[in-house]
Amino acid sequence: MPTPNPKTNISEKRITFHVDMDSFYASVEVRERPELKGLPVVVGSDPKGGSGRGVVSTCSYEARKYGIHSAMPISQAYRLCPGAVFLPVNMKLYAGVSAGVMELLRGFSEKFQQVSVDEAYIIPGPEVRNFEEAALYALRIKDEVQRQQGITCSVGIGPNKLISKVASGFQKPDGLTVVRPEDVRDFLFPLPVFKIPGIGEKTTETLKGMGISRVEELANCDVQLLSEKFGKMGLRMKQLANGLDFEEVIEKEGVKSISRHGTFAEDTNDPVKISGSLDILAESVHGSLLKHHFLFKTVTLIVRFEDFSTYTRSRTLSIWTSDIFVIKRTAIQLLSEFMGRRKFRLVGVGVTKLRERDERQTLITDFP
Ligand code: TTP
Ligand code: MG
Repeated sequence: MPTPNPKTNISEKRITFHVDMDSFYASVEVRERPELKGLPVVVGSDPKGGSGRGVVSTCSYEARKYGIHSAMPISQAYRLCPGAVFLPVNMKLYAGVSAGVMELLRGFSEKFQQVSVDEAYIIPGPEVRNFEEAALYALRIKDEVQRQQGITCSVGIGPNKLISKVASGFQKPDGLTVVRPEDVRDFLFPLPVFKIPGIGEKTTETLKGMGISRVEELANCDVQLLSEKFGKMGLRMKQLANGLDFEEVIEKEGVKSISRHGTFAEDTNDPVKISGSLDILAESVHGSLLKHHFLFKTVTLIVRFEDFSTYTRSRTLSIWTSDIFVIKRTAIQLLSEFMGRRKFRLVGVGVTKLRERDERQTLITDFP
């Protein structure tokens, strides 16, 4: 059972993580060319010696010290720091790293929502019971992203999506910010209003004209006044300023995968226990597949060892199926490379590449 928080009565069940890669495109470039580490690196269109007409996609934190930022004209960035390393956008490279990061983050999630190329919300499983455990969990996520993908990220933890998102940006780069329910107001109120997601330049200007520049002022503003100025958004803005956000973490593009994972009561390397757990998880995945009328083509295995190192392995089949034995057999095959002396903390199994089944195919695959 989630622990109710006595001060606010907000259940800790909705402990929400927001994970955002630091200077994403630039970090990937530095990872590929370690000699660039510590240098101002600007990713964007060609500066053409200062006459380029494009914009900055992003830049390393070293380049930010010169005042360079995303969406700035590349010519201006060049003027601010002509000695910076200017690199073109290599979207294919970043997309590959993004897919790897997202797969890794998904392995840490019970509920998962990717929101852009480099950020996602995570609701962890029941093993994270309170905010102290959440902070440790976040450190493990950060370590894994660094170890497997070679880049840093910042994590925000809060009682809802809004707070976690603001928190992840609070101590960038390589940051971890935990905001407990009882600290939400102290955290939000001193911030400038544009820190609230959705409040852009135009709204910030309008609010300024109303004498509102800090979140606290927005939180206390008369809702009638806000509604007159901003319509329906007025109430939403006031709620957000008060730290209230009821949006759920959900996969936006429909069901893309079905997975289940479980943590062992005690770390184990007993093959009977491990394969037995996989069997149970596979049955649960299968039940969900049938419920949603899906066929799958890819089976994924997730393993986490006692030191929290986490691995995923996938195998794609040549046919669409919903066969439980295919899930079990493939998961066990994928498991074999990990069996040995190291003890498992968690295993998971999932299916991806889903499509709705049509009834003829069901007859062929389910009742051979
Ligand atoms: P962000 O997460 O907004 O920025 P970032 O990861 O570069 O830096 P931060 O440490 O502040 O999170 O965006 C992710 C990527 O999206 C970014 O690396 C490049 C791309 N992007 C653009 O191409 N143009 C833009 O205007 C922005 C904001 C981002
Ligand atoms: Mg980022």
